[in-house]
Amino acid sequence: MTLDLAIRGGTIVTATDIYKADIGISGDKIAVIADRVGAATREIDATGLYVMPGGIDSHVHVAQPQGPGITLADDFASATASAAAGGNTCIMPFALQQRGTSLRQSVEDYRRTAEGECHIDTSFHLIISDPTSAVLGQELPALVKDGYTSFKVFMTYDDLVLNDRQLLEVFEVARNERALVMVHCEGYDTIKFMTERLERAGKTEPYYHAVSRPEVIEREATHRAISHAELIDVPMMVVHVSGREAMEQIRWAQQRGLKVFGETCPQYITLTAEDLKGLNMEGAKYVCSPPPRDTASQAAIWEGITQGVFQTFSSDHCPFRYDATDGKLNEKGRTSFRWVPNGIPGVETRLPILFSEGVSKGRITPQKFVELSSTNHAKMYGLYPRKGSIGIGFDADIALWDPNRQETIRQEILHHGSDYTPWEGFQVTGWPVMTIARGTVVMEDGEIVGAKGHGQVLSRQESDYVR
Ligand code: DUC
Ligand code: ZN
Ligand code: ZN
Ligand code: ZN
Repeated sequence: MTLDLAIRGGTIVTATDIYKADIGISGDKIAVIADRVGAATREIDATGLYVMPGGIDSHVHVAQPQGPGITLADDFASATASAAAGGNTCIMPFALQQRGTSLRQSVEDYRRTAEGECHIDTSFHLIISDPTSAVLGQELPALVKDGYTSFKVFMTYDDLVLNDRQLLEVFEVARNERALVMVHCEGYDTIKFMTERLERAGKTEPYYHAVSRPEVIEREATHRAISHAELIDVPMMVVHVSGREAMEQIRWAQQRGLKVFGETCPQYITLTAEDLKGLNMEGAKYVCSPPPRDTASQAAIWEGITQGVFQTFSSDHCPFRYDATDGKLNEKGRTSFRWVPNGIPGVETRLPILFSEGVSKGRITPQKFVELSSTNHAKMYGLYPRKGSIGIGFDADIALWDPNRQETIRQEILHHGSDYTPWEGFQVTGWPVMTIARGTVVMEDGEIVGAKGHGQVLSRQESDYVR
């Protein structure tokens, strides 16, 4: 039998192993791994390259409504092209339930919007903003059974915040249905108080976004969510952890034997609140929540990564255009940080930043990189052992990395819908040179190849971490 694709001479990296071998692909699966595999229709020479599981980015926002007059800069075609260019083979965006609407209807709408548009596979988490008795009693349990096995809740934002009782009710459904609940841990009232106090003092520039939501607010909410999870006895993922305070709460919970997991992101190892101080409105380019902190926080995040407090490293890609009236520089946004949309683009730069800052600088091994960027995402969100590793029978989701290639991150080489990158001029060592998604080459040398529509919208199993 002739293979469809052979990848020869590379160094295969998984979360546990690193070794030289060839890979043979038949259709969309890895068929054989051996010193030398047979003839293939297409031969790829991977000499000198790492052959890694494609990145899985379990935290991205695509085509999600952002409130009046504000638009997210990526649709499914551009977000998945950008992800593929950055060495990813799967993304997990959110299907947002807007208040007053049915959760089922919201999910179906997202699914229809994504279908036929994706370059790589996509699978939705839910966002629960309106936990009515119908949502809690019928819609959510049915959706979990249909493969939407994770959902996010917010402790802040006018349109999204759940109070403590609502959080407990959602946690209880997660426990009963064996779903994984993701929590945005920042306190609503404390942020509101700080925001109004800053505005009264005329402190309205983008930098004050960071001042309005300091680490203590994130820490308090993280502790509160952990306490709720302990009370209900449900596993929980704390997303986008920004620094020492929240990290230490998660570590404390883990040391008590609680199933509390952590996610962190590139912004928290590379940016600081000082970046929000740009001239004029330039700081708006870095406004995200939680905000980036300081260099001591970056060191604390590395501590959490190397100690295993964090299971996943995601982008929290939430792209807006900067120079646009429906983006960062919307009319109200110029008057106060309160109206600058929260989020930064990063699905394409996540992996080069982690590889360079982590592997190339000697902080983590290539195996740990694979664990943080792919394997644990698959295990956490119920895609393992279909995705997340290189082994016989796995989806042929593979990224070839040149570990020595030096690049300067620049807007002009990226594929996202934003008009800027927060990492303009950032130097990295290590770069993805080819992405293969279910056996099809979708990115080669920075170019997206092939038509959109190859990516499928996937259902998922129960998380390995709720067992
Ligand atoms: N939380 C996210 O997860 N993404 C963007 C903004 C936010 O608050
Ligand atoms: Zn494509
Ligand atoms: Zn969030
Ligand atoms: Zn997010």
